[in-house]
Amino acid sequence: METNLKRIKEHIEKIAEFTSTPGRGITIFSYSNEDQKVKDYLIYQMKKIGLKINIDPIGNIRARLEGINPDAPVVITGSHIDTVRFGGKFDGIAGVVGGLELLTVLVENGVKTYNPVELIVFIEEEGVNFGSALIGSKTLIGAYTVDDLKSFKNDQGISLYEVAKKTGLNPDRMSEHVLKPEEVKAMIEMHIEQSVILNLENIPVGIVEAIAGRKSVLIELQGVANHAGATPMEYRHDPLIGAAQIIMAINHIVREQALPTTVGTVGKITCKPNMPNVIPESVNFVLDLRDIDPKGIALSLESIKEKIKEVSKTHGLDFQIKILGETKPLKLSNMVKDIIEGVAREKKISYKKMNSGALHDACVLGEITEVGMIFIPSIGGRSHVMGERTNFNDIKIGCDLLLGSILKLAN
Ligand code: HGY
Ligand code: MN
Ligand code: MN
Repeated sequence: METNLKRIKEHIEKIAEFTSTPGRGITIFSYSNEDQKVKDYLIYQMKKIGLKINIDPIGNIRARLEGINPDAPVVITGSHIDTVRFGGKFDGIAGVVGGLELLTVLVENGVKTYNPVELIVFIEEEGVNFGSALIGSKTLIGAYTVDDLKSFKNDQGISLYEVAKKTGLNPDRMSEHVLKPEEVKAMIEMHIEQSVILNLENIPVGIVEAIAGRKSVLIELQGVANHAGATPMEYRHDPLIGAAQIIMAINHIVREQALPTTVGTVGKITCKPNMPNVIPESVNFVLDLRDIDPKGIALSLESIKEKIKEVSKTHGLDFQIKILGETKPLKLSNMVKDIIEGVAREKKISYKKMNSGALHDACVLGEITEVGMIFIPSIGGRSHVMGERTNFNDIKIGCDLLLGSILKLAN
């Protein structure tokens, strides 16, 4: 039994067509029209092979292939279809299509596993819409409540709760749909590596050992807006100068004072009123701090907070520091890793054990069950950009490994 390269390619290319930014990469935001079109496409494909579909109250899709023992704990695979703006067509989508493909092959071959197998399509993994990542998976395991969903706001100040309701969902009922640890046997997510290692070493598969944790921190600096021409330099309280000094310090702290595995990025900044001839009133920016070792995050954040206090004092700024989201680092399950490794050996697929600097829904499911991840190469190591590319043949190899591993786990 093996997966079908042509079908895998067709699914991915079809999903990519639904982008809201044609010609400038893939943009599919949760609850958008594009997102609905992708879901409709996937649900049609899932129904075609007879899967039982359940859309939960916040829009996660759960497609189930019943097992010989329907009461046995479910084996899950899955990922996300939401993307960053102007992103690629493989981040998340490859794992969803991989799950659909393995279920299609099982149905085509009339294979009945002992445990039920479920493909889950998680909403809002990227967190680029509502300021917090992994919302679909965290809410599914009960880590986020309905009140949290009311607090996650988009740039227009509308909460995920309201947006979900507007699309006809009923987030108030989510507590009845929380996935309990005893209901799940294990989960495997297939995902592009989003870095250079597999591609550089020409290895088709990565078996992930640990996933970095992340702290997402909103830093707000409040200064005094004033005339850019008439205000002498010594009378200014300029939050953009403060932000620049803090961002430079973040880079220095993470590079020189943290652990070798710590990474820190400021990728989003807003300046108000953002006029060339007005000294800014306020500047907000988001710090994305990650490490496999939680000590690296704690260490750097302490020094960064000190720097924010010091710079704010120098420039006479008020400041706020708000933790937008936090995901713990995860060591993946040895049982699942051994199964993936055993199948790779059986199928003579060469592989490399490695860590993930990117977050994944798998790290959330790892809080309630045994989890493994299969990486496939990113050409040139690019991701979260239009240039994100993965060979379809590598995706097929990953799908064959996913199929073999899920079969082992579900029997
Ligand atoms: O940002 C991440 O790590 C993931 O791609 N959402
Ligand atoms: Mn992803
Ligand atoms: Mn991503």
